[in-house]
Amino acid sequence: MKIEEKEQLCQRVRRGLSAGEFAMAFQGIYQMKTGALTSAEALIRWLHPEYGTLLPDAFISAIEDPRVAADMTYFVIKSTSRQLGQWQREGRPVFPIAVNVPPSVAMSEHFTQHVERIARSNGISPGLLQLELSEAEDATRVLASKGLMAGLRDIGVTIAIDDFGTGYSSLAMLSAMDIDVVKLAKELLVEVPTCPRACAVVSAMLNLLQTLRLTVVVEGVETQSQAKWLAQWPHVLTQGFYYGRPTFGLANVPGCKRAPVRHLELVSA
Ligand code: G
Ligand code: MN
Repeated sequence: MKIEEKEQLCQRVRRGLSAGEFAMAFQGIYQMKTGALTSAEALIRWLHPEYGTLLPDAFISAIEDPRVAADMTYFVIKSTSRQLGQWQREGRPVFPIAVNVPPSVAMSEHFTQHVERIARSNGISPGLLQLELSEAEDATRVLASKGLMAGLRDIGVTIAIDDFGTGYSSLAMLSAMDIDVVKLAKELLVEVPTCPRACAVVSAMLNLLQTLRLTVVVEGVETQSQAKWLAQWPHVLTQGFYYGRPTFGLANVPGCKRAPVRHLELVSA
């Protein structure tokens, strides 16, 4: 993309964010063993007036611009907190929701205070928010290993590493990381369970993560045969089209009406 085109996209995205053209979809995350909902991931969509609903692939390149990254991240945190707050006021069972945050924004000044203020002003505990940092970004490594998230964790926010296995995947980093959740990249699951080599990779990773007592979310579960194969690891959490597609409105997330299971306690359960 040419520089002028990129600049135009950035401006258009920022205009769209303030004009209410963006909205959050939610995808459930489920306990393997029982199928109960534990949490969800918030996923941004652009309800474009000309092109219809756009997935992040269509506009994510704009996030390299620090102003777009900040505007979009705060939109996501505000919109998710608002919907959780409303859900809670309606007396429904609340569950934590993960939001995708670029490491550059998570590292920025006053980020922790902003997150806390947004959560509290919507009447929710910051502990209902989980930050997903992409492993595909170099800065995540610094962020997760150097205690830079301590302030966030002090207010109860949990930290997940997203897309694990496709980015820098430093196994040495895993032992040093100060995080709560590892989300296995959906690419790892594509050929499971038909390809023995793909199964060997995923098995080894799940066994390792289980030994480290990290909560694991397996992403991209699309078929019943994948779900059956994964049942060998009853403590994992699962996310994917097989369990539910991203959907607008918390009420449309499958399983949201029953009492959710507290996911961070599963490993030691
Ligand atoms: O990188 P991250 O894990 O945040 O990506 C989430 C994206 O994956 C969302 O855009 C979501 O729509 C998509 N997604 C969710 N479940 C599945 C699935 O089962 N298969 C595939 N191919 N994509 C999925
Ligand atoms: Mn994610």
